[in-house]
Amino acid sequence: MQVGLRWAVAAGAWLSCPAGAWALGSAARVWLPEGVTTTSPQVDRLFYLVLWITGIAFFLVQAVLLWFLIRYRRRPGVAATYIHGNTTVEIIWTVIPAVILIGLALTSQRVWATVRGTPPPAAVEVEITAEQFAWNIRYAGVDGRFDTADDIATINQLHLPVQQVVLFRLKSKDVIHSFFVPQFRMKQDLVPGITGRLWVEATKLGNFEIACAELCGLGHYRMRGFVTIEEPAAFQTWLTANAPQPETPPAEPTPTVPAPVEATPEAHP
Ligand SMILES: [Cu+2]
Repeated sequence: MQVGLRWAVAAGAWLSCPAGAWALGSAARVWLPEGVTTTSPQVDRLFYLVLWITGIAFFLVQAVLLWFLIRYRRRPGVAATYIHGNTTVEIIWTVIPAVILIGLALTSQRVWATVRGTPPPAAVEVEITAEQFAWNIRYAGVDGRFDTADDIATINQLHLPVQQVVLFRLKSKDVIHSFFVPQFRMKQDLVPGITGRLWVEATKLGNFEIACAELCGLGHYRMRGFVTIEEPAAFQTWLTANAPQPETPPAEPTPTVPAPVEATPEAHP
């Protein structure tokens, strides 16, 4: 076998195996922005695995198609022959995709169970209520409960502590929106009347954008939010700075002292 052909066969075999596809896919990060959560490597691995398998299948099918076009082109003196299928080939092209599909289903099920299964105990809970065209973000205050006077509310500003599990409660006030932070590798529709749940554990500090990934009205394009991932101490400082100020009781009205009425001498007739 020629050296070039041997290299091509070796490269093909290596790329065809999932481990090779994973290694190359993760090393050469194309299209996807940096992942900043504990689950993003698993999602990326699955994405690149599917990409490599479908990519290789695409090029193989196109190459075979091209070869057939040339090999069986119309030529003078060569009559076309009628072939009614080939059982062996049909079994092969049914079994191989079926095995790949089952393998991918099992692999993705594992990832799905981690990302969307029962969330781990959360250190922080955040309620995110979407409305046309803003993200209302709320943290429970020091009492740890929502819908109380010390809730901390912001608009379009989501701060999260790094390396802590955060649970999002996702709601909508009006229409269907979609919470999407590409670096988190997660996207969740916010449907009026339903509270969606997502958990995330950030692994890197930084500033990212929240996009609404559902066409939700005329102002959809400007429905942007901002995520800041910071050290837990900085996060606590930010929470304290944004906590509602205790209301100062209204000042007691100072009693007005009636001006002394000067006695007017009675007029005597
Ligand atoms: Cu929206």
